[in-house]
Amino acid sequence: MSDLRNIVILTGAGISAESGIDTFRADGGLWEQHRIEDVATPEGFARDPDLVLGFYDQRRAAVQTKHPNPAHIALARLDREWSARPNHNLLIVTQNVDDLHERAGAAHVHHMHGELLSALCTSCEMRSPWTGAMIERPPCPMCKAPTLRPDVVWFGEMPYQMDRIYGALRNADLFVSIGTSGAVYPAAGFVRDAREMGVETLELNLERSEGSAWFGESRLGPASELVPTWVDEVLAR
Ligand code: BJW
Repeated sequence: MSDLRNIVILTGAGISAESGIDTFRADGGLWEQHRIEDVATPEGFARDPDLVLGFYDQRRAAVQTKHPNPAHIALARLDREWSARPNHNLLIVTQNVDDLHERAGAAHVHHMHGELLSALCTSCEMRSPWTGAMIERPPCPMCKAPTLRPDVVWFGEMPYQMDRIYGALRNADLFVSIGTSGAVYPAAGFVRDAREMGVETLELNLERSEGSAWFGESRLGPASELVPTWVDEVLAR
């Protein structure tokens, strides 16, 4: 590509796998341990809030013991150095609810499926930073009602700021997908959208994703190896 300026990167659970965070659809992954309908839908939360709050309390506690791996660190370096070039832009759109991109030092991160370290109040709809448990029904820091839920996007709910994502995609020269199975929409459709907009596309994943055929190029392997190599290539331009 001759004139590469604007890059959109989509990340999924695979980028955090080597930090010790379970993916969803692997053998033994989160969706083999729990039924999606029970823990990742508004209906499941209405039916059994203790089960859902406990599931997310456990993951919230676990994520705070994990650390960014070489893939997060390489993307943070790319973000810093690429965004410092005049008229160059980069956006990391992550489906992950962990904070490993931020802890690696990335500044331009959009959490389309929400964040584990955030609480959403179902009374006042405010979002508040949150590191502790929710199972005991603590009060909302804003309105004091005991009506907090995990600030994550469940099936049937609208991912955050789709207009920001599509705005970045429309201006992109390159769309890169890292560590996602391509099983969940609308993120799974970004590669097709990007192709239709004339954007170049690259996949970095352990194995071919469901939408692999749509990518201009696919590189297969662990993110901790593929991502630093690709970042070196981009920064050498
Ligand atoms: C490695 C690796 C290593 C491993 N290195 N790689 C058709 C069209 C549009 C929508 C729908 C549709 N049919 C149904 C829908 C609706 C539904 C949906 O997609 N259902 C599917 C089951 C088909 N989608 C929704 O409901 C979404 N909302 C919505 O559509 O609103 C309407 C709308 C319309 C139009 C525009 C916009 C909106 C909401 C989806 C919410 C998903 N929520 C979850 C839970 C979040 C909170 C939590 O974490 O608990 O998000 S589900 C779960 O899946 C989580 C993830 O972000 C998401 C994606 O998973 P991901 O990241 O891809 O993980 P895995 O495990 O699937 O894959 C890991 C990959 O990494 C694998 O490929 C491995 O090989 C690889 N890997 N180790 C590199 N070391």
